Amino acid sequence: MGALALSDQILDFKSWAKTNAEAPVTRVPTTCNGCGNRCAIFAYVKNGRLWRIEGNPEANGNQGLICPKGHGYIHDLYNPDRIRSPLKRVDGRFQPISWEQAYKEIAQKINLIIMDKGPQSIFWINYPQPNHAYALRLMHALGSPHYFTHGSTCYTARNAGWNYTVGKLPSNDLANSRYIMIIGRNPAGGIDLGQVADITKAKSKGAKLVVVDPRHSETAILADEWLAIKPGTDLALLLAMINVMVKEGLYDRDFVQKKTVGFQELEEQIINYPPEWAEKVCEIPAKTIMRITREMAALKPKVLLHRGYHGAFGCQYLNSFQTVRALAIANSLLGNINREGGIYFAQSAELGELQPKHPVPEGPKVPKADGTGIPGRYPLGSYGDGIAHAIPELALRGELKCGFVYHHNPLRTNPNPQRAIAGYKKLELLVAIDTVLSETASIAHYVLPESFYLEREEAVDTKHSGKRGQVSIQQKVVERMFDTRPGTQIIIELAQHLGVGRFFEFNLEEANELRLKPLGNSLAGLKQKGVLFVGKPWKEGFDKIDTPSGKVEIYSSTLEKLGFPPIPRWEEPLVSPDPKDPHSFRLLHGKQAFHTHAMTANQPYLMAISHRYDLIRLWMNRRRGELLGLKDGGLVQIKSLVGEGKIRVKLTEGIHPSCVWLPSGYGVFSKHLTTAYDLGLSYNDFLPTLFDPAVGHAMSSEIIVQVKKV
Ligand SMILES: Nc1nc2c(c(=O)[nH]1)N[C@H]1C(S)=C(S)[C@@H](COP(=O)(O)OP(=O)(O)OC[C@H]3O[C@@H](n4cnc5c(=O)[nH]c(N)nc54)[C@H](O)[C@@H]3O)O[C@H]1N2
Ligand SMILES: Nc1nc2c(c(=O)[nH]1)N[C@H]1C(S)=C(S)[C@@H](COP(=O)(O)OP(=O)(O)OC[C@H]3O[C@@H](n4cnc5c(=O)[nH]c(N)nc54)[C@H](O)[C@@H]3O)O[C@H]1N2
Ligand code: SF4
Ligand SMILES: [Mo]
Repeated sequence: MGALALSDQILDFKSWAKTNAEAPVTRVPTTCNGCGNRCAIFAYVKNGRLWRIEGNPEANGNQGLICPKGHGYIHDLYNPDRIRSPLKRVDGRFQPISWEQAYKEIAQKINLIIMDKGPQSIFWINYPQPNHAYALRLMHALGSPHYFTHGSTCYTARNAGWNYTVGKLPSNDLANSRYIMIIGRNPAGGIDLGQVADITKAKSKGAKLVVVDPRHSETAILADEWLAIKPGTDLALLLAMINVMVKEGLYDRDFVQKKTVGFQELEEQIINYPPEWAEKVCEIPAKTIMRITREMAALKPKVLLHRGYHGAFGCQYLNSFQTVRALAIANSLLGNINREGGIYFAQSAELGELQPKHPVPEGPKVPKADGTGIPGRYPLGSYGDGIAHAIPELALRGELKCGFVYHHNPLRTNPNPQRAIAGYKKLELLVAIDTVLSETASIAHYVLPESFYLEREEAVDTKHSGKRGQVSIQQKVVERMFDTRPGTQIIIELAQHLGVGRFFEFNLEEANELRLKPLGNSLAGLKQKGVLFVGKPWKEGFDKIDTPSGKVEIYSSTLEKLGFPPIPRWEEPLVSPDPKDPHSFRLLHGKQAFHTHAMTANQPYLMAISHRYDLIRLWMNRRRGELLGLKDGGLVQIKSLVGEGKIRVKLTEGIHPSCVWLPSGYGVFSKHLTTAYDLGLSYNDFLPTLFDPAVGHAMSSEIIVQVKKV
């Protein structure tokens, strides 16, 4: 009987499988939301369900490729942990409510807060994304300067260093470079697919790749040479490279003379930093520093030192800003600024504005409470990003009373979670806009569920810059499954309920049309292709750049006026491990290729990779581990000033002995995230709340931990 029933079932399945296999497949061009790269993809739908995705070959950013996170994250569309309707927290438990009720109650609360403390007590923070202009518009319409991004925990030191040297953040022309040096950036792990493709192209044409990283990273696997630098000392390496270029006359004289200011002052100061000095600080042999500098200089200008991102100096150290200044200057001496095969100013699509048809609100009349934009507190800080990790402090001081947290999870991705929790809990109103109950959403008063990225259309995007500018669009691929709404619609509806609807008399479709208009492209055309090239192609060279002098500022008078060294000079990291203490290490962190921040740990397929290859472990130098009596896989306790936790170790020769390295995708403590909950640790658990005195960044690698065998 059983066998018969089974064979019936198999027959049924077969016929089902046949119809299913023959069902038509539709293809929708859109962008991936698995991380901030927003790669352009084609999504395929069959029988109303997402079938698969593939890369859009025309995209500047990903060149037809997609990564494991992108493949894995699509399945979160069907993840049972998703939020299905707006939620209100009553007596510590979430109750489903209607959108109308949520908006009304949020608006009433905000009206009271504005009456009591003024509109500047409201803030909005989000992952930088295409619809951020509407969130900023909402804050300005209400009269608040408090729009933030996560920049202070990611990239603000890097951006500031480049801004003060060449006027903006440039790109790397990796594909055409003959010698690539990458310091503390790991595009094969902290994924940038286009960069990996370009490195491969350059290598196949004979280019050399040098990777400087305390850890043998995924990118180091591709390298001709890996230099295991002592963390926090990249500035010493760069100063010594500049020293060699100047002393040996290896720099591009013509470029330096015509396109830079301050070379003479540099020449006078750089004598303090010979390679023999740097060797003692950064532990890279003087003769290696000399050889590499000479090798690069011989091939200039088609050579580059990668512009960097998060890893070595995005927001990591007290000396990060100076490190980026030195990096930019070293590139300039090689004459490679805006050159083929060097550092170049990518072409980016310039979207149109909504005004005059839809008037912009006046800018806020009060300064930002985090001290960005006011010379004197964080004079090199980014006003546009704000200082994200200052929010809990401002909430504890009562300066911020109400916050919207959109596509961002500060309780897990900010330093010092105990302090972040205390700050965010102090708010009279916290509204989280997420797809799941993240740590932050879990303590919110209201949770507004955004539709999954494959269920919604979004604002046109200019993320894909390159040798030609590009616009891209995220569009709806499948029908919405639950009572969720797209982010831009939520912003517009909030504005209408908050009494500032007059600044939002448009919908997303109209806004997208208006913004595309000056580019001469139609929304229909963009939707069909997913990405469109716009604007003029890139041209080599420059007459003037966006600095006060119009030239590369080796010497910056602006910095001098603000009381900072106008020429980069050596600066120690804030803290250093005790070389005499066998338990003392610097705690580093970084991305794994198959996880995004703490966001994909709840994705079962991606988490299966972590388990299958035993990757939720702390990297430790084998020799130092053995001194602590440890075996590979053994359990340790890590302790810092602010936190402690237990984790298993991976003993390896592939890491500098002075540090340990924690993969940064774990440590989820929201009980609502069932796959990820309580696996691994996060570096933020150990990181005190720190503010770099110039930029205000989080100084995320200024942590000394004690590591002991359990
Ligand atoms: N898989 C994956 N890819 C991502 C992301 C993700 O979450 N997951 N996020 C995206 C985002 S937002 C970002 S900011 C980028 C980040 O991209 P990256 O900046 O490349 O990423 P990280 O892993 O933070 O750091 C890169 C390397 O810096 C090394 N490092 C740490 N400290 C030092 C130091 O003092 N000196 C030197 N020389 N090296 C050091 C680490 O060992 C690591 O290998 O990745 C993007 N891509
Ligand atoms: N623990 C840890 N902390 C970190 C890092 C890390 O790797 N690990 N990296 C640092 C860096 S480089 C960066 S850039 C920041 C990033 O930190 P965050 O800006 O906090 O970004 P994520 O952690 O990627 O995601 C934040 C939230 O977005 C939600 N989300 C995902 N998709 C959607 C969507 O479509 N709509 C909405 N509304 N929400 C969505 C996720 O569920 C998650 O709760 O963190 C920094 N801090
Ligand atoms: S790098 Fe991967 S996860 Fe990020 S947008 Fe591209 S495909 Fe998606
Ligand atoms: Mo980042």
